[in-house]
Amino acid sequence: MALKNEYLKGLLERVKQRNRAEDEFIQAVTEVLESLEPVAEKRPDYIESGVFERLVEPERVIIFRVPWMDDKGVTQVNRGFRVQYNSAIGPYKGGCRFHPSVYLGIIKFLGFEQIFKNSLTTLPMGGGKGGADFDPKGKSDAEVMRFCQSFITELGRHIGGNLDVPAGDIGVGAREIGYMFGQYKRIANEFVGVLTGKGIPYGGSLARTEATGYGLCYFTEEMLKANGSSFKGKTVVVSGSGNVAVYATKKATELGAKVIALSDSNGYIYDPEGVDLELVRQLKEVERKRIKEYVTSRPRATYTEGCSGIWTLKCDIALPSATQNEIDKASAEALAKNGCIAVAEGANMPSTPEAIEVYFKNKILYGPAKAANAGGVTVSGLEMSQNSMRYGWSFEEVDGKLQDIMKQIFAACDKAAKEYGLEGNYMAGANIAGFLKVAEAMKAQGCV
Ligand code: NDP
Ligand code: 2IT
Repeated sequence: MALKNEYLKGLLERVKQRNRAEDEFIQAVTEVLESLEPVAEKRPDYIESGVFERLVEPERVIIFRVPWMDDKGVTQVNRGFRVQYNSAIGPYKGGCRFHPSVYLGIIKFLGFEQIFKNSLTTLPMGGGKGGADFDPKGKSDAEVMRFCQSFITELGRHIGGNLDVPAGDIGVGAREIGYMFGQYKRIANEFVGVLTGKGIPYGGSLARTEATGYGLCYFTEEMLKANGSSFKGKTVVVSGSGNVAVYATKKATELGAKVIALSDSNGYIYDPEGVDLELVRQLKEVERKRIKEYVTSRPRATYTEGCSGIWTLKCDIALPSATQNEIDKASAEALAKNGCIAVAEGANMPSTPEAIEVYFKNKILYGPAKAANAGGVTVSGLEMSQNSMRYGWSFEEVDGKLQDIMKQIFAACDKAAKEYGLEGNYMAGANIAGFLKVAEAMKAQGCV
């Protein structure tokens, strides 16, 4: 869908010129501007007040050296990033990703998406994202600790409980957050909720670990319900086997579905009778092993090298929960051919634009990442609230609030889509609903 609005066309051109070779970032901006075209037509005041022009440019980008010493005493150097994208509706908020593929274009796309996602949560959080091209795989705990300490020693001067609150993402879980929190506290000399995803004994929120995967299923259940269906009795494929994938598998199973496949960056397992989640958790969360090891304990399951084959498995619902652009046109066509009725995104931007076209063409229900995976940052927001109150809610209280918010997010996407004559297009609905709140805040605050 090419842009027709002259102003937005020109703006996208300027974004491409200014951010050359940042493919993922340009992909994310293109999708959002295309969705916002009807809003720009209806609300010329947003163009006149420079809302779009300002929205695509991060408020601040920080790039820094992260030197650390490995176990052999050799100095290693990585590159760290924090993109403080938009603070119109609250302090910058978003995770940090440690993965060798990280470069500025990835962090910018994630930070840009986070603006709309955080707006959809109904909580007061602006958009940001960070990370480093560090690969935690194969590193000892001591190496990961030294890396995290070095990373936060520099990043620490740019964040704060009312300024910018990082959290986890790929390669950053409870262990890394713990090391970063400890070092931050030591340097800042104060105990504040400067990071979320903290351990329960030191200010973490119950249900944060589960939040993204659970939230994904709550959103998906709402989307299915609105279209006369549910998880009950459905066959589900989940990609990845990290934090999001594991808890999406757990909740989908609780809601009556059977999850038959999981993956990592090397390959996927297929277990026709339904994956044994406790085994997966033992392998991935405790032993930090590859998903391939699953078949050693479960001979009924098979392992296949390579990631994309997972989308050729016959399923009713696909929950991509690994990484960006993991479903391309061919994979989307394979899902459609096998009768898949819904794709909901646990990962950020896992579907290419061509894959999304295939979903729409085949009337596959499509739950876009910024709505479907907003449960993680939602509970991060609730962790911030609990830290501010110096109080902690029970698991059931947090989970209840998460369910309510995921329902509200679906309702907001559905309503915005209908208002703009795009019923059933939850991608447009999410972009429009997420945008409107931020746009109003930006306009009200003047040219800043
Ligand atoms: P984890 O690090 O816990 O797990 C990531 C999983 O995805 C692993 O199984 C990993 O395999 C796989 N993966 C990572 N990169 C690739 C790749 N390039 N190709 C194939 N597989 C890959 O991360 P999370 O579960 O936290 O994050 C997964 C996705 O969910 C990401 O897109 C993230 O941005 C998104 N997300 C996460 C949230 C959170 O709260 N954690 C919130 C919202 C979205 P391997 O072990 O081989 O690397
Ligand atoms: O992409 C995401 O929303 C996250 N990685 C979670 C961000 C957060 O601040 O909890």
